[in-house]
Amino acid sequence: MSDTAVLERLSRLEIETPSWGYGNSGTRFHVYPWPGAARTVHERIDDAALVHRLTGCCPSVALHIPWDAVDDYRALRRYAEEQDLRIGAINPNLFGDDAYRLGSLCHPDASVRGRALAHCRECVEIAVEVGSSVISLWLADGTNYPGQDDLRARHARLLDGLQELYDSLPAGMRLLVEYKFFEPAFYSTDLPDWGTAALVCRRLGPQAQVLVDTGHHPQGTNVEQIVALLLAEDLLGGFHFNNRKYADDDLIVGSIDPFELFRIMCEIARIDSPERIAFMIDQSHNVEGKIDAMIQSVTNIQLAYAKALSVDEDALGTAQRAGDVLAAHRVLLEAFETDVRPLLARLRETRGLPPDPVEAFRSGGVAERLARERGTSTVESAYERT
Ligand code: RM4
Ligand code: MN
Ligand code: MN
Repeated sequence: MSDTAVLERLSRLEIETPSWGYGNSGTRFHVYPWPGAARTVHERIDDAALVHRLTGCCPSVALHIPWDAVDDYRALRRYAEEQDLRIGAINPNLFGDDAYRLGSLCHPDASVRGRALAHCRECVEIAVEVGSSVISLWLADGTNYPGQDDLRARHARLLDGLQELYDSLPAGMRLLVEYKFFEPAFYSTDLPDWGTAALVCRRLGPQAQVLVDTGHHPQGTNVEQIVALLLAEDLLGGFHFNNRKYADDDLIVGSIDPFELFRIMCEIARIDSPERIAFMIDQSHNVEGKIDAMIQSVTNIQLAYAKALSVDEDALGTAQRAGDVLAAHRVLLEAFETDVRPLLARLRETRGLPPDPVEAFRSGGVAERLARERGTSTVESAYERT
């Protein structure tokens, strides 16, 4: 692909940042408050808008309900729009309530399942009010001990609940079904892998698609192959980008394994209309500043995408057809090792953006101003994620 074509494709890449990535967060051991971290949904929107101003490619912010619940969602939408930001995916929260000890949509008790479903329906209404077309659903449902519950009965309840939710979706709204292999449940998880999520989405219909959170697989999983297969089956709805070393670590995208990120973006580079995929970040910044970590993640995705777009597809195809294993592999490496930073700087320059948005944030005095204005807040329990 020529530089101009790469720049054109890059300029179309939009990345959604998560409101919850701007607040204080931590582990079950401790939450360290960060000076100036966002304390309210309005401040989280302000920070997402700032990230968009500095990067030019993050025009929407995902919300988590009830963490971001307000009385007037139309007013919240206006608040975001005044800062050139859209409200993106609405994430129902089916784990932060005492009632969900044994699950939500898969809970053995019908009244708890009803409560979970009612919350999902409320999220559909919120999505309509804020002008969003995506419900992004992750269930913490599962069991901790063999024998605790009937695995097939749980699966049946899952299908029933999701069907009811699916039936309540207005036309044009998508349900993205996210899987994760374990945690908080340690023995069985009701939506543990992409295959289960894909089966469920197939049953539901075309408005349901799989969401791949890059941190939600066991060690060694070939994530790019999952992406390739879901793309082939038209079942890839979106991503939650982050990086991991051991479990669901929610680290800065591309910080541990930039080559894996590149390989994933290679699959994306090969499709004609990536716009139909929701590129979202799902991170939690426990020991670092929130805003610069988010920008670093955004620029790492751009970097990996630029490299992926630079792959010499003709040379790759020729080597693959000739069965020249090493030549094919070297074509990919060549692109991965290309320094695309000047290209990205050019892209930003033409759009009036800082060449290095992380540096612009860190030297711009905004972090210091936010720390002065917001102070070091006591930590909100909603962000004490495990
Ligand atoms: C989960 C999952 C969800 C996220 C929650 C907070 O592990 O990644 O997407 O919303 O964490
Ligand atoms: Mn996620
Ligand atoms: Mn996660």
